[in-house]
Amino acid sequence: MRTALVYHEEMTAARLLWDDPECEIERPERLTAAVERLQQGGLEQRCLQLAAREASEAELGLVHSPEYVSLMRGTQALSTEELQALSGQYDAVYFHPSTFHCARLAAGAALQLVDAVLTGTAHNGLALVRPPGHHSQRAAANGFCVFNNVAIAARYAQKRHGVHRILIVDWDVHHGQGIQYIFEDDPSVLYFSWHRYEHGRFWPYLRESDADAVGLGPGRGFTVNLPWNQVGMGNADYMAAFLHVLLPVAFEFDPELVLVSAGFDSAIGDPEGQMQATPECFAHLTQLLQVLAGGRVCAVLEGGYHLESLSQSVCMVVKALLGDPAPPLLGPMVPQHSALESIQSVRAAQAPHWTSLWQQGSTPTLSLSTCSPERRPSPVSPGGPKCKAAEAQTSAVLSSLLDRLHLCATPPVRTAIALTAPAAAMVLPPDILRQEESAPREETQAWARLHEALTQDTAFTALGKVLHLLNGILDGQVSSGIATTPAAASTLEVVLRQGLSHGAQRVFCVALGQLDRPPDLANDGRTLWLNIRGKEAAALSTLHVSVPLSGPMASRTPKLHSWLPFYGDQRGAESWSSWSRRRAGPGALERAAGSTVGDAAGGCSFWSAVSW
Ligand code: Q9C
Ligand code: ZN
Repeated sequence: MRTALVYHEEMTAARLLWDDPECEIERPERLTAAVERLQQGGLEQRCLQLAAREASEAELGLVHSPEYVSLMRGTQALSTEELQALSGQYDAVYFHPSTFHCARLAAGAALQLVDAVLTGTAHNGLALVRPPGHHSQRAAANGFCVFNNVAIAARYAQKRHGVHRILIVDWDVHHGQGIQYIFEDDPSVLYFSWHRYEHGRFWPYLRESDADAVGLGPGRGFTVNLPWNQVGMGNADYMAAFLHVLLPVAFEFDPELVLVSAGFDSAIGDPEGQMQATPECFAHLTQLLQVLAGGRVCAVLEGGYHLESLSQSVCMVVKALLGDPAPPLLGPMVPQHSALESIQSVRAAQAPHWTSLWQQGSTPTLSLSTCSPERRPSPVSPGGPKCKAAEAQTSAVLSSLLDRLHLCATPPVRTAIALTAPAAAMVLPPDILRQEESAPREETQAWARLHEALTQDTAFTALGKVLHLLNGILDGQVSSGIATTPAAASTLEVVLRQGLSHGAQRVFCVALGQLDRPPDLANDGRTLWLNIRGKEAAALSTLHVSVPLSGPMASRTPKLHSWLPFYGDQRGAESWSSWSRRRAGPGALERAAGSTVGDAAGGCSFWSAVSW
């Protein structure tokens, strides 16, 4: 199984022949820079290299009208003046005599990649193409895009390979409205896009790019739009978007193939996106997608106009596709307020369509992204006292709503707590489920007999509550829980045994501090033990990863953000990666959590992944 890299040098032929500041960023060097960087990094050599073929006109017809295809065919024979005149018929498009050939190669490259992955020639892959595709529509070029490469590939995978459900992840910084229009009423293709939106003030200025556009008719819920209302979104925002929006929905959709509209204008340095995510982030995004569809991930280049940022990001994606561990993400892994607003509004809009987003105590129903700053009440305003009173009232409602959003720093997780000391509950957020019930006394006693420590009073009470909590989790009544006990090691061992004998296929155990793997726990590969502890920790086997803490942090209770450097521990990361590669197949949840931990994402992401 390999990673396919589909490319053809002839796709560098098309270029802008006249002055147009809007279009000049889409230039041939985008491809040459990316390919050169792949060669320098020794990555091209590690891939199965495929020369792109042209898509046939019948294949283009899977998405585009025959008239539009003919019109595009005709551009090959036009003069520069005629090309410029035709370009003017569309929004942000230029044509060159070689455009038709390049655009057919771009679509053909996507088809070849799909063929390679769906026939098993390759495990996953990347097509490096131009012109890009995701803005292109049935009968219109748009935003540098001529044919909709990814949309054609999706239809082709369905027709040619009998694939039923396809997920399209569009991480380009622009809204791929072309893909949205093509599949908006089709429940067999789930389209996810995040995009710079700024309350509708960023190109392509469409109302239907907002979070409340969820699809039409039978396709309702199969369009997922995450509008960014501020520039400067970074690694934490992108990871939060994947963990709190895309992945819950995608797991539930259970795609057979993942296509990525892989634009890198969403990366730091890009003049169009003005975002802050670093190239490493794209390795993590790629890795997270590999838990879906048995790892059948086909990425196809869209935008990306900062040559250095583009090339580095492309390398990160290829490395992740090849299975290399992802480098650590730097910076505090805390999403911005505006990002959380966007995430909340898309979760609210999609909640009716996806059970994984239902969760009680959930999101406010008002979509904030459609509420432009001007329409929010301003402190100084014209108008009489009546108007002022109404405004004050609106302001109060809005600010209480915003307060709620603020309190709820991450989207809610249905969590239960089992505490023996009531005072401890005081420090917890108010919307957590307090669990007072215990498992039946006989059941608790049976387990307590295994350990001296568990017969002690408080430990026994805690064990009863923990067993009840665990039953709730295994039945799916709650998604996560917190318990306190004076006998952590013994309780943990009981929980592990109970979990393994009642419903869990595999258990991922993260132990903080001096907790040893229970000696007589069966070493049958069903338990993965991650121990984060003092610097003496060293023991490392495939199913036991120890992460030593070093420096001043070793003596303190680690805070989530301080863990970041330790996730980068190469031995742990590599051990995990090889483990998760060998264990491909079902167990996507464990792998989602694991790939994030083992491969260096932020603490908050890690916890979110684990708590699903
Ligand atoms: N300053 C792709 O990334 N110009 N197309 C927007 C806003 C058009 C982008 C102007 C951008 C098209 C594939
Ligand atoms: Zn773009």
